[in-house]
Amino acid sequence: MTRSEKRVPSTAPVRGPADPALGGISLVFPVYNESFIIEQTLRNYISELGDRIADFEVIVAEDGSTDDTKVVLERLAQELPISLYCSDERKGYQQAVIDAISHATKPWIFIVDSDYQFAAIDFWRLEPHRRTHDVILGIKSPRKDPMYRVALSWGYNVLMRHFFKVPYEDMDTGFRLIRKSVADELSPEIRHMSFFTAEFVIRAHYAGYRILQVPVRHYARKIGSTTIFFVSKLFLICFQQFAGLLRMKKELKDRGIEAPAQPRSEAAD
Ligand SMILES: Nc1nc2c(ncn2[C@@H]2O[C@H](COP(=O)(O)OP(=O)(O)O)[C@@H](O)[C@H]2O)c(=O)[nH]1
Ligand SMILES: [Mg+2]
Repeated sequence: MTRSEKRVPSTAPVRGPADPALGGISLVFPVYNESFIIEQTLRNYISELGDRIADFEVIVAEDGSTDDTKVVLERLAQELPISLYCSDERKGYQQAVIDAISHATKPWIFIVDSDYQFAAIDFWRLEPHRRTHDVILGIKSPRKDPMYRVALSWGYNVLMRHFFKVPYEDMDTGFRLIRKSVADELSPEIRHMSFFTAEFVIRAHYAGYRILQVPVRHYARKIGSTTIFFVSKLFLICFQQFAGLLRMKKELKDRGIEAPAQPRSEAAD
């Protein structure tokens, strides 16, 4: 399986309506210290998707923010159709996403970074592929982040492809549409890496689900800065990720799990 077989060219987005026969969608936002941008993100996504998806909910997973994010979200929850979950302590990105998934009630979950580095309209580039795939990744094309971040992510994806023999290019994307049943099945197993998506994609691949990559636009962070990849912590983060990668490789080997020759899928052909 080549990398290009797992990637389709992006076509101009047709702005809905989402196919109701394929089921409703839970939009999930992990949020940490986004007081300046979260209102814009929520308003933009809800106005783009709210009227075009018949069965739709928005789950906001705030996670012990130390700025005014909670205050902003509590105000917005009075006005916008969101289900708000706040935490007193920071659980971390991975656990926050896993908990948010457990709150989702629709057959599909659309998990999106809340810092508006992805445009709401690009949801429509992913949506038509629900018919044939279980996991649809919006891959950043091109990535608009600082050079060190681009280089780090490139190296991480190269390592993942090499270690796990998978064909995916952007396994840490913050824009992904996932069949809920697949997320429910695999989330309890996620434990080795701190960035949910990478570990999820590897597990979904080894479980035989159909994964597709669709290029989407990526925008520089307008306000705030990365809350995950602080330069001062890069060495520690790289070490933790590499150790996680080795642990996961060992787990798959010990359990005798190999990538299936043919995908199994709940999706139609
Ligand atoms: N719930 C939760 N969200 C987080 C945490 N850390 C970051 N986020 C959110 O995850 C998204 C991606 O984080 P960001 O720092 O922009 O990562 P980057 O784009 O990969 O540099 C943003 O929407 C953050 O608000 C966390 O510990 N918990
Ligand atoms: Mg970001």
